[in-house]
Amino acid sequence: MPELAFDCVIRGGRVATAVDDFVADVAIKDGVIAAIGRNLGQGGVELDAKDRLVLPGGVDAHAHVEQLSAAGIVNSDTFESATVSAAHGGTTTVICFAAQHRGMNLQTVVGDYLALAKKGAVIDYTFHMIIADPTEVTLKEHVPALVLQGHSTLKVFMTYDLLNVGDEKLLDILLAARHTKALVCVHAENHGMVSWMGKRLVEKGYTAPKYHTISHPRGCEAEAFNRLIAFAELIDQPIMIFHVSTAEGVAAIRQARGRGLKVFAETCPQYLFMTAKDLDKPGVEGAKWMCSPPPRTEADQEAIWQGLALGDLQVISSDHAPYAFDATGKLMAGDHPTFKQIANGLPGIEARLPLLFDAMVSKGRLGLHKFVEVTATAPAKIYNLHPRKGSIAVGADADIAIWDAKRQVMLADNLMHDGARYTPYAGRTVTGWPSTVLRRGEVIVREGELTAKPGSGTWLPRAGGAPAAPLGRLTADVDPGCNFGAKLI
Ligand code: DUC
Ligand code: ZN
Ligand code: ZN
Repeated sequence: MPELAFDCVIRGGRVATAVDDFVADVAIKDGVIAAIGRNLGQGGVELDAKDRLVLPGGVDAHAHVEQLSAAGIVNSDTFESATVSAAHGGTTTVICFAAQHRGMNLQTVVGDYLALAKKGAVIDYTFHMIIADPTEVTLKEHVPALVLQGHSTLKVFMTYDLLNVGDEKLLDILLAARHTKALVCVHAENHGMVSWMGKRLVEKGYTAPKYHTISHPRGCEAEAFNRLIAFAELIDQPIMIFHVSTAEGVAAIRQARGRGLKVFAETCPQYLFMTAKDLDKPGVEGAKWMCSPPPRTEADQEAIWQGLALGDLQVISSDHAPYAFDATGKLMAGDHPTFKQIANGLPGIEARLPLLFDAMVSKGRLGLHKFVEVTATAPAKIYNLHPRKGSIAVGADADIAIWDAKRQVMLADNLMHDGARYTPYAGRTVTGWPSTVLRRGEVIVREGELTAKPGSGTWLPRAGGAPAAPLGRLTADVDPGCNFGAKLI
């Protein structure tokens, strides 16, 4: 038998990236794309992609997996269930969290999450390190050592009682990141406003899930964004602002970027496809739609779409944070909790790409290239996984989703594979579905059937790269040339 030219060939599909769109075969050898062309040689596995779209596997840059959360409980997923769910939705790389809580040793935390992921993940993964206890040893010893090992993003909370670090420590974290060339991702909401509103609402008896939306008043987002941007400018440290939900938030980011600051920004499907009204359900049913920041209004959705179109926002992640609708999750405080006792977060790692494909490709909003860009290429670039991840190119990992662009699917609770066992999008029909998915050349989902083994995903070490590099533009207050010679940064 003559040796086959390739391990696998995806034949005759319409290949699309963030910039290109052409019909070709894609040939894979040793997990990597070896050739793209016409009439390529035989593969050990032959996949017919005629009349199908061949797209890069999705990169979901924000998902809470098997993680101890702000509510003090673990999400209702394992690395296996979350990544199986991701794979069914066309996602082949996930960035999740190694979550330090107060009193925890960051190095131990990272080791523990790596071990969990290694056991269960079916797609490739890497971590943002949540810093909730920024002690001297954490910032001066553990962060530099871990960044060198390949954990090059830090995540910080400006709200949540258990996690928020306060202004001064936030400045310390930004400086530690600058010294180690790490990117800092931030959950930015004004803690005082959220806390004060929550207390007043509950005291006055407004306890249903729908009041969660106004307990995060819309102004708490832009206020925190502007404060964070001022801090990042003082330290000259690049930042990523997570889950933008308001028009004012988009405007704050646009203004900062207009001044040349290195501010990246993300939104999520819940801020494009849901509004606060989705939480207005009988009893505590609305808990299923409760996330922070909350979904807002249709006008905010429009502003966010515009922010994506103009490039002010670059990434759409899921912020997957599933809690089952029972005593292990949303109802941990009983069957009649106040909204303050309900864990914040929605499942979404599987529905992210189908919802966005439907809106952007099938219905035409911003189009196919922008879909690939915001769901795969841009997150891969910003988190320094590109060119290995995020596109279809010779030499890149063969992470590929073959889409049936015509297939109509009604989203339903029992269709999803994550641990929440419900989807907030149940009843919506989407057009377009990823039928077959490959991770490093191995078919992990074939026509909707899982074929991957738990633990077959791999950890992706990352340096900070160009996105995490400071501008080298010091504000006068910290520039020794202008501040009477004080060396502060
Ligand atoms: N809010 C967060 O900050 N994280 C997880 C999910 C959520 O709703
Ligand atoms: Zn958050
Ligand atoms: Zn989150």
